[in-house]
Amino acid sequence: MRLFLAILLPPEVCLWASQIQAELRRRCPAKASWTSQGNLHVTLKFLGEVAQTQVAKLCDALGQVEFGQPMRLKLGEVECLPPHGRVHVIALGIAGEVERLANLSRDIEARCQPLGFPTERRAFRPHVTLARVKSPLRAAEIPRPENLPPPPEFVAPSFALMQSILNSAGATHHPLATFSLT
Ligand code: 3AM
Repeated sequence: MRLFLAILLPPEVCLWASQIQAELRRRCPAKASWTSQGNLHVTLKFLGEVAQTQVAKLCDALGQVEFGQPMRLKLGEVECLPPHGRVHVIALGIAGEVERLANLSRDIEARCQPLGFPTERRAFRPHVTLARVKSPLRAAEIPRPENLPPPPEFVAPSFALMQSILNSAGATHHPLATFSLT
């Protein structure tokens, strides 16, 4: 099973993000595959192929993640990844209690590593992927949406273990388990 860990977004936040996405899509000069509204999320860790027999152990470890108060977050600016050179992903950054989000990422890495999931080498850069770009695009060519209402704040009460099933239309995502952050 192809698995990853993510924070799922409340419907009003997905709606706000999809409005920005629609404007970007209208004005973006590159070919891209656009994330469907129901698939918008903040990836915490990509786990890759995991044997069914390992899932219970993984869930036990993730259940040990400690947190305290739920985090207050909001979506931020349009960003591109990687930050320099040819753009591969158009995303929205995350604002709000991002230091606590980074702590959560560190705790998850520490609990997954003993189970054989290598620690991510790249710096944690929380974002919501809006599009995967399929033809050459530079950051300066990405349109900047204007006159937007402020992004809604949201509280992330949990994170989810997600299964990603690849198909000809992209990927469909299914939550397998959720872990409370309170
Ligand atoms: O939500 P984003 O787009 O940041 O890019 C993939 C997506 O993250 C990422 O896992 C999330 C769910 O598919 N992903 C896919 N393959 C990956 C890999 N080999 C990967 N991240 C790291 N390494």
